[in-house]
Amino acid sequence: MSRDPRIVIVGAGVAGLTMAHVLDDNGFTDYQILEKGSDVGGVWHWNRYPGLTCDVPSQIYQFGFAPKADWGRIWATGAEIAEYFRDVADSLHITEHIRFGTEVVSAEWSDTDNEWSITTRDGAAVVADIFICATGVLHNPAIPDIAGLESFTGPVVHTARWDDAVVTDGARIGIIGTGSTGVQVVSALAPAARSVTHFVRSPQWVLWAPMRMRQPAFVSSLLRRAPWLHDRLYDGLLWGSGILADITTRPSWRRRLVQDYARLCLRLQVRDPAIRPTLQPDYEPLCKRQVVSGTYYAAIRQPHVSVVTDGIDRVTPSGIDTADGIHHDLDVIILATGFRAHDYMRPMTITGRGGRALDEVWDDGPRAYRMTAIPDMPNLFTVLGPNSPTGSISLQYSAELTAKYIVGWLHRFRRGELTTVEVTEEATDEFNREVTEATGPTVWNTGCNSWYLTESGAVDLWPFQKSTLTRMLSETVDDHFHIT
Ligand code: N01
Repeated sequence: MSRDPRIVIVGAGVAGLTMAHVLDDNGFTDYQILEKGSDVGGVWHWNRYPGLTCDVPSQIYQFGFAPKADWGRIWATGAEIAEYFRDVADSLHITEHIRFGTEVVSAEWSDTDNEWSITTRDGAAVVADIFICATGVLHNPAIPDIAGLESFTGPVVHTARWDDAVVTDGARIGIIGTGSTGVQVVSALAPAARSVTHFVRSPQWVLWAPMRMRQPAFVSSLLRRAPWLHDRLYDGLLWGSGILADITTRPSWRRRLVQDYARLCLRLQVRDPAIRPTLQPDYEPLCKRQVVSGTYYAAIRQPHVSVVTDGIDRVTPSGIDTADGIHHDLDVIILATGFRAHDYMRPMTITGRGGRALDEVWDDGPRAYRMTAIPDMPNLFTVLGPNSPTGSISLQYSAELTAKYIVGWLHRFRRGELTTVEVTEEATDEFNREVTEATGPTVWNTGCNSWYLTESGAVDLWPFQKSTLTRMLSETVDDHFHIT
């Protein structure tokens, strides 16, 4: 019997909006997006910390199906990106499919009815034939387990849950964490702070780039008037993202060139030979998610900004004690300590075929077939799920390819050719074996501790070239699935 599937998408960020657009494009209108936040954007909704800037150029960090000619900056601010997401959702009529403030707490597959029953925080249930988790990677803040943190008498704020009521001007600010976020926050808060103490557990390589550069008005006007040129620019940048994949996935002179540039940035910007060694990472550039900043090294050169590399011993009511016995008096503590990146759709409780829990299926860490299908989870797909190319290829491109791949199955559902589709254990194992083998020569595997690594030390990234991503998501191999 042919009929349109009832579809539920969780999340209205890059992945969710892309999925919705591709559904609309293919005439699948019976879908709703459940979003726990009050707006679209995903990370760009939740992250509102001072200095938030995308370190990927905006002309590539945008949806291929919704090009924006007039970005204010080459590297857009978080606020401009959030507004862009809102405009895209409204203009493509996706917003009317979204239920905001609706957190999914569980989803259960029924073997008898062949459908998902999805329960939200307020106790409501939604039934779906197809359940799509577009929940992102960086959405559960990681709160560090530091002794005494709760005893601090001033505000403690995680960057992904920024509180505008926290006063930072004129304050003695302690910032923990040196990832992309920590570096941006230090640069943004230093000018008005009384002091900034940056607690650096592991120094990062920081690539210099003019992150505050405006996109010239004539470029905006030209791209607006010549959409074909805009398309060519986007294609060119997409091709460039393929080069980045190559740099990270296999050793070459191109990788060495970028790494030499990172070392040069440190040498040229941290002239003081007494300080440079403390900021010199003990691992290869590009091993962690590369930090890019045009302001960080200048910020920490200021007399009221200090970098503390001694370990944090404990937090006290008035500040932070470090292992060298020094007490740092503070008014505010900012946690730029990143995310629990491997949770994916959890803490949702997901129960698949035969009552198998996702936690059980992922006992040894998150795994999916080609980033999108999970054994024992019929009619469930992830967009930007495990092994997504967060460290190399355009996420918008990857999300759109995945969405089109999923829609391929939905067309067959609609035509009555299938009721359920579930990837086999064997195909998933085989894909994951290929992934493990391919991570060997990647730069992410060269001896650093990063959020790319799962608890068992596996690299949770896309270790292949962009062409492999395109191929794998452009074909459906029926032998890899149980289809009823
Ligand atoms: O988080 P991170 P992030 N005591 O995990 C430290 C994206 N992003 O929010 O390295 C002391 O990179 C930890 O130390 P160590 C981007 O993909 C994009 O900065 O584990 N320190 C590390 O320094 C990025 O990679 C943009 O030793 C502790 C830091 O906290 C991703 O988000 C902007 C600690 C965490 O760094 C995450 O970046 C911002 C402890 N107990 C972010 N626990 C764009 O511009 C943790 N740390 C696109």
